[in-house]
Amino acid sequence: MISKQFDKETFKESVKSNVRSLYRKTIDEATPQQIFQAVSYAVKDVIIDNWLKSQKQFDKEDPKIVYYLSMEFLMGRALGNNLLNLTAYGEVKEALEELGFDLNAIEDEEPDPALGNGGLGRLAACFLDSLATLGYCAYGCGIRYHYGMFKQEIKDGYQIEVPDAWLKDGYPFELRRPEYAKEVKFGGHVRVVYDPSTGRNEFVQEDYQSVRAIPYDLPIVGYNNQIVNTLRIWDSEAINDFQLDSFDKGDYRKAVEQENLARNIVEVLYPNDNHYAGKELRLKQQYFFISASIQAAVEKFKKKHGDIHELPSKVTFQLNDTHPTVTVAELMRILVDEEKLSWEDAWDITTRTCAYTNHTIMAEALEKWPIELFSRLLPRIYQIVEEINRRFLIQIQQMYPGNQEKIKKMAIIYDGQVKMAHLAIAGSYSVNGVARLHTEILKNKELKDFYEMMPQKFNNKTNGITQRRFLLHGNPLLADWVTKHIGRDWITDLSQISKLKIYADDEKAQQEFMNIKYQNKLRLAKYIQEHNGIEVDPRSIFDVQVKRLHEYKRQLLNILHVMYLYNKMKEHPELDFYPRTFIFGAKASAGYHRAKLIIKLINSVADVVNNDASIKGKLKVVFIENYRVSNAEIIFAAADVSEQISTASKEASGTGNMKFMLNGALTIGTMDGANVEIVEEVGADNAFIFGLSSDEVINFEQNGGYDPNFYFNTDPDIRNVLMQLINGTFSPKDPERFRDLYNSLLNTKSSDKPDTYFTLADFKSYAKAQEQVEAAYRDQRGWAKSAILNTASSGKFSSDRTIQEYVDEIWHLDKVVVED
Ligand code: 26W
Repeated sequence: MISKQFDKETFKESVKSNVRSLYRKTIDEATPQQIFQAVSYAVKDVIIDNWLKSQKQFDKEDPKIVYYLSMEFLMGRALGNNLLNLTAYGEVKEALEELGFDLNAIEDEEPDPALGNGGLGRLAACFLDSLATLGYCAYGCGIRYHYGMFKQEIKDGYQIEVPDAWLKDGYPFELRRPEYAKEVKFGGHVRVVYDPSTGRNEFVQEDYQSVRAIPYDLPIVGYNNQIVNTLRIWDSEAINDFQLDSFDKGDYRKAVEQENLARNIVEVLYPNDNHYAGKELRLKQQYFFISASIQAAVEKFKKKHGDIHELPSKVTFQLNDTHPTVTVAELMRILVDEEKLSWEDAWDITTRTCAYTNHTIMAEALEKWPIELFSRLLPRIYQIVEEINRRFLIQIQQMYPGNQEKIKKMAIIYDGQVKMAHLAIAGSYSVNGVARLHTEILKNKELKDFYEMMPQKFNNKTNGITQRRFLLHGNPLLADWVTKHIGRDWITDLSQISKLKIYADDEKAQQEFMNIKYQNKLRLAKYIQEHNGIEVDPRSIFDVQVKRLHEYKRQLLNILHVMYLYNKMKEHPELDFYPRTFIFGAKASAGYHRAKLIIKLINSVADVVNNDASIKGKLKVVFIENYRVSNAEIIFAAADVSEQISTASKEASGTGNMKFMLNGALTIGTMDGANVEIVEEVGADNAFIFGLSSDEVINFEQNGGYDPNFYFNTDPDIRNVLMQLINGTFSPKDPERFRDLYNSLLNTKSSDKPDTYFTLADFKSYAKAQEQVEAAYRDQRGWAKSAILNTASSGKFSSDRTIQEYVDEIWHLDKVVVED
């Protein structure tokens, strides 16, 4: 497609001139990083025109705005994606070729902005892409961490965390906006002052420390529609000017403390995924970006509209999990303390403006702040939460007179803790889960009491992913093939992709599809050779599990099965095994020892298996170092088999599962999260389902009865594999190394609960499903058909569909069109 606004010659000049002015060099002297910077600034120039135009149009049409409040945005690289969405990729590629550069190599110079951990952060990034593409006015609001997700290095099979200094060369796509800075206050105490003229109490925070929040804006380019939205990430700076000339004059200690506070707040992303650690600095981060964002949003609203009561008709604050939940209290503070509204009015506005998305039912992920910490750090916010709680308890008592159980289970403040999920639910007009099964579990189990009290708030929004990054950019060969068969409409309307179904039985289409998969496998094999020094057979089945490392995701089940296969091959060399490459990629939280030990186990099994000549290269295990958005694009494109093997009920949705499906991989998985809906779309014949159902898991959890020793004692294959964890087969120098994993599966100490992830219960049915995978792959035509059907059935899983549902059922935004 020819871009409307792109002129090749102008672009080339722009690149040259940027190299000159930024680095005092000519382009043949510039380093690859400098070329990346110069090209990006040239692209940003084009984007800025559209950015200005979009903001003008928003100003004119005054649409309702959604603020997507999230501690994490896992954006991935911007250059290639921006070019695609500007529909200028091809032309820029040519222009750069004429200058002697390869666009792909330049793209590789960009650091991955990794301001997120995993699913939740990447979902936020996909949502921003869809919001801009669909023409909705949306702001992402987050934190400009100086260090994002750590870089993972594997040394001697162990994970090493290396800081990710993504800003060290400067990030060309961001725009610093000091004129929109906001002050954020921490600590001190609240003085209550009665104002006889109004008859109200005023609440004055005193002796506080404060920082200045400085916004940096990143453009979010819509696909081919000239819309550019904004991701606003806040940095913090010390305020040492006005504080010190009042009563604090000369307070050197305080000046230094404030400097430290400012430096610390945005320093680093917490690398915990699904695990609450209760760190004070994290609560500071939360209030920091929320206070700045809500202040800015209210100010913007007031500039345009007279009456603050109209806020809910023009603004929604969407809370991405409980991390931004102080929003509820901060908005109340602004409405009551600054706008002088009555409590009732303020609460009415707040509860029609905030909406909350739940992303996990893992108990250890729930945020519960100790009162002592919360009230010390946020004294005024704590008072407000207390009042919200007091009134909420009255409401509960009115509905359930005398029912102390309900109070105990539902209170916002209880047992010395502030429960953020309860605050989010009380303060929001919408509470949604992220896949059908997940929402049902919320309604019927985790949040049952809340659902019974306010059923109208609860709804489901099944997650989605952007096909523009994960097919158009990540898999150009398949993208072109799809376009050749059904035209370009799928790029903005993925439901169109079902038109491919008629090709599922077509032999030529099958061959082309499998050939593209093969090309992508060659690309990944090359990556693996370069990064791991391991040679893999591109004709083998590429069986892939990439995601954060967590026990509930059961990478351990996968590697135990690899051990089992290896044993079988050794025992029965006469059997005909189809060659398979098991590929893993996963970061473990720095303090999650068992997860790190699982990484070591995977690498130890890899060492043995990959170097055992007797199995003739039929089994390979690869652990891809530093799994992140940029290499994910390459990995999804090359996968034959998608491993989605979480303990049923534990994975809220999953989104990697959708990226694999879009790229034509077949799922082996449990009936968990969005897998349920994937199977519903593609049909059970085109996936491999195994294991306990979520009802069965929940039943075990509630009624007990799971005994891992039963499997250990009755199944020699399982016993054998488990014994290998403690007999040195994969750690000859330290046979005890994997004892903890052995214990975690068997819980031999009677005081422990049996493995809460039911690994052994699912082992045999997993192995059986894997046999079916192998048999299915041997039928190349049958496999090709299933692979095409997976791609063709992935339409539902576009984040465009998800966002349209949020718009229709929660946000009620107005569509905006930017004219030329
Ligand atoms: C407080 C520590 C903490 C940090 C992150 C707790 C919880 C989280 C996230 C909510 C974890 C997360 O990323 N959840 C994932 O969200 C995805 C997007 O909805 C889902 O697809 C995944 O199933 C879910 O695990």
